[in-house]
Amino acid sequence: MQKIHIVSNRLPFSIKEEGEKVSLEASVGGLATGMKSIYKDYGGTWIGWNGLDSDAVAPEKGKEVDTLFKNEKCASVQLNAEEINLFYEGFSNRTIWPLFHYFTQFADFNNANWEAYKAVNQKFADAAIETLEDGDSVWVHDYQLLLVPEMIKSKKPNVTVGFFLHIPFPSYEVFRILPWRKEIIQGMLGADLIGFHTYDYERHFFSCVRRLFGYEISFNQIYVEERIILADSFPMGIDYDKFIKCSQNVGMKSITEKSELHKELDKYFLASPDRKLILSIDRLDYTKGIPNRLKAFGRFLEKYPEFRQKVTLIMLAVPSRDQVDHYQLLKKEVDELVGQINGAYGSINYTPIWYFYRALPFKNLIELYTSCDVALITPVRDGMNLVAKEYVASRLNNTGVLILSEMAGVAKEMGEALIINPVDEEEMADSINQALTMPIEEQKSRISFMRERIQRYDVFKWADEFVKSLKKAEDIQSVFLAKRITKSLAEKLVTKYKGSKKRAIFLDYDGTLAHFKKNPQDAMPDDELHSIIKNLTDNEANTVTIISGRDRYTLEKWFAGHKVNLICEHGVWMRKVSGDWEMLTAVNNNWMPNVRPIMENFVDRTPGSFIEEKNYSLVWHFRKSEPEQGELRANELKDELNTHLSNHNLEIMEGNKVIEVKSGGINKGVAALKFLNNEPYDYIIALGDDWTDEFMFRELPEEAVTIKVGMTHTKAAYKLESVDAVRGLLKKM
Ligand code: GDG
Repeated sequence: MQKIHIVSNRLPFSIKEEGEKVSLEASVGGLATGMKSIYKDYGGTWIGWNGLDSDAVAPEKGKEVDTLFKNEKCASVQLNAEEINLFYEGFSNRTIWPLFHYFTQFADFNNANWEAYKAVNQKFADAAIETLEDGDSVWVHDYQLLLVPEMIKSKKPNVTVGFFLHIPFPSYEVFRILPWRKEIIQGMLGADLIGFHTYDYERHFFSCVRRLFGYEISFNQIYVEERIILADSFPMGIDYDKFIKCSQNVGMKSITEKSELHKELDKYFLASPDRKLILSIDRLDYTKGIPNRLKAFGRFLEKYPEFRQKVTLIMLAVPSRDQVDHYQLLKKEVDELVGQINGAYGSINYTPIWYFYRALPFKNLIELYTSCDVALITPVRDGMNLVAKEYVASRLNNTGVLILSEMAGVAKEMGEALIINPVDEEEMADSINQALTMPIEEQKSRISFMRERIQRYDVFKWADEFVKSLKKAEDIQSVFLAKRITKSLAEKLVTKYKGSKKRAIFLDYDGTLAHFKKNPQDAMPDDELHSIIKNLTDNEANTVTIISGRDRYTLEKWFAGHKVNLICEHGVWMRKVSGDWEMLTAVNNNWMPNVRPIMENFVDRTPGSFIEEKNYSLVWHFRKSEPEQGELRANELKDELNTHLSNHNLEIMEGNKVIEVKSGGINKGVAALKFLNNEPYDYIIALGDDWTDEFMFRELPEEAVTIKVGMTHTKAAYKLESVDAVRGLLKKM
């Protein structure tokens, strides 16, 4: 069976020491729960840091711990204190974390941290490589390991690599700030499948890939030289059943069995029947919007005085990264705000905010979820936020209200919550009022919808969906590879070529024989190409035809002196080696005055684009434009042309960064067939890179060797990855 391995910063166990005795304690976090089902079911190994400073631990203890991990099918990555400091505290938490959460002002750009990040990522990759066998899959997790996918792929090309990012992926305008932006994207692109919590993060990633590398992206597939990479959104879920069971347990406890916290909560409600509790739970992190939330709660008590003495906010802030300045300042600010609000509105019998600066045991968490009337979850940025899902799952009787920040990934799935902007204190204050006064029926209808959804798409489903897509990514890659011309296939094609007596060779120009240039007139043939064409045309058995969308004057000039046939403007004009230009298809241009103004309007609105006027077609080029705007405008232009020109016999063709309009009935397929004219060729080969060449691939006889340059879907029998690969093949002929 194909194995699936996991790589994450931490292993899913913590080390517990009681006197001399060392043991492992399973983590109960969402990731550990979801992944356990995967790596155990698929017979894999979990690779991660064991939590120890490798320099400080005694060798015998280190060995003992490693053995314990091995028994749990885990492989430890050894890190020392300096590595942890630079890689984890440094680059991961002081650079990537703030930047990806849009806190650009907190992001540190430190070269030593970056070097350590690379070195430690390599350690994780090496540990994975040691375990991986050809045909296995590996699932890498999160922002600490962004370079690992490429590091694995480069050494283990036959392993399927998945990567999931648990935090937001920021927009290009923020991501571009990172001095190592290209390396990070390249690292991620080593994966065959890249997962995000939401579609927004996915499209930000696409935008960075397009702008930094110019790779083609079609739907959710990225075409990178010899590979196709899939990206998709998988909103992470929770272990729903576990929360149901634990909430039921908590509800059934007798007074004597209840925890101290639970008894306190009961006492609070007993004091007065209209008392309410609002819950807030996060790590104490600047992304969580805690100061804004406190201010909004203060504003609520000010604006709605009827709730004073009746409503308490329970704020659980779990200590986090407390050695970092920004976190220390945040702690100070939160302490002060809590003090101010309690000072302003508290009394002997009433504390507006109960503030816990510590982690609580899991059962206390459930007691809070089940007891609190409202959950106030208002991060300024959050990849997903599982607390929101856990609160909703724990509401067994479907009562309760969730107030949720629109900046948390989870908001995309929980439209029935009261969605707020986390910096709008007024809106938050009003939402708290709305939540506290919401009729029970409305609460039930909102919560039950959300519960159904999180029950359906729980953490196990999330993991399964990712694994299914990993399989799909593998299949897409193998379909692509099946058509790819390998070294041995190239040899076979050349042998067949050499054994034939009369050959027709059709060669598209741009993107096939020559690389694209920003300015099309700069793409003239270089010396290498001249020599390839000369070599081919010197062979008497060959009839070589350049078949292109270009105008005839350009090609005539560029191929002067060569014994080639030229077919131009997608088949309007043809010139045989020793002949004059002749028109292959009769066309008229009376549509041009209608189309030109439409295109001109798009040129005005799309910086960098321009119109090329050929004899029988008009072409709108957008290669020099900003990529996303170009694609967007190209779709608009197609739409507009289709609407305005439906009565004319015109064809709108989408090439590589061009939209071309020309009279109907002209295409490279028709032209190639006319050219062949039933002559007894015993070897026909055609190469082309874009949509316009598909006509040729479709029309040529079945035995023709049709070759698509690039990765995208094609009718051609074979694929080559690049112009250089085309030239390599032609040189052998
Ligand atoms: C990342 C992303 C994304 C909290 N306090 C206590 C406690 N918790 C548990 C909660 C919940 C988990 O911690 C927090 O989950 P979040 O989703 O809110 O955030 P992170 O784990 O920090 O981080 C985040 C997530 O990855 C998953 O992809 O949602 O956006 O930042 O499960 O229950 N558990 C216990 N005591 C506490 O005091 N026992």
